[in-house]
Amino acid sequence: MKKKIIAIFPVIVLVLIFTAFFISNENPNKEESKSQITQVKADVIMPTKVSRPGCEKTNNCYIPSTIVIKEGQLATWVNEDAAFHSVTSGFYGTPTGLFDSGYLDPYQSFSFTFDESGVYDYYCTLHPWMKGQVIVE
Ligand SMILES: [Cu+2]
Repeated sequence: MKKKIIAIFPVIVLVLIFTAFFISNENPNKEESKSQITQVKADVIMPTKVSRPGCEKTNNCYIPSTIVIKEGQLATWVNEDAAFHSVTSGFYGTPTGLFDSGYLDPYQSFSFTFDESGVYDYYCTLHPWMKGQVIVE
């Protein structure tokens, strides 16, 4: 009987150590990803599943697809999709060169300050159906 208890004891200790290790490892990761999500205040988001055509039918590839801001104001986009996207000034095939985020990773953001009033069209270089507009007053 004593031998059995001695044999089981190290197993129980090992299980406890592993459990404590996984619990302590999990929590900081969760907090980190949470803070990444809430860190940036987005004016426009790229929602999930817009890497497939269809969002253009309801004008929801960028949400909202049109924003109105004041001269000198900063606009911030956040990619909330699991796929890469870009925020590129102009139209697909004819970029204006004013701004280009490059490929944005999931939850990466891009900001641009609009110094002059006007209507600025933009699109995603990877998904031609994704279009948006910034109106600067
Ligand atoms: Cu895209």
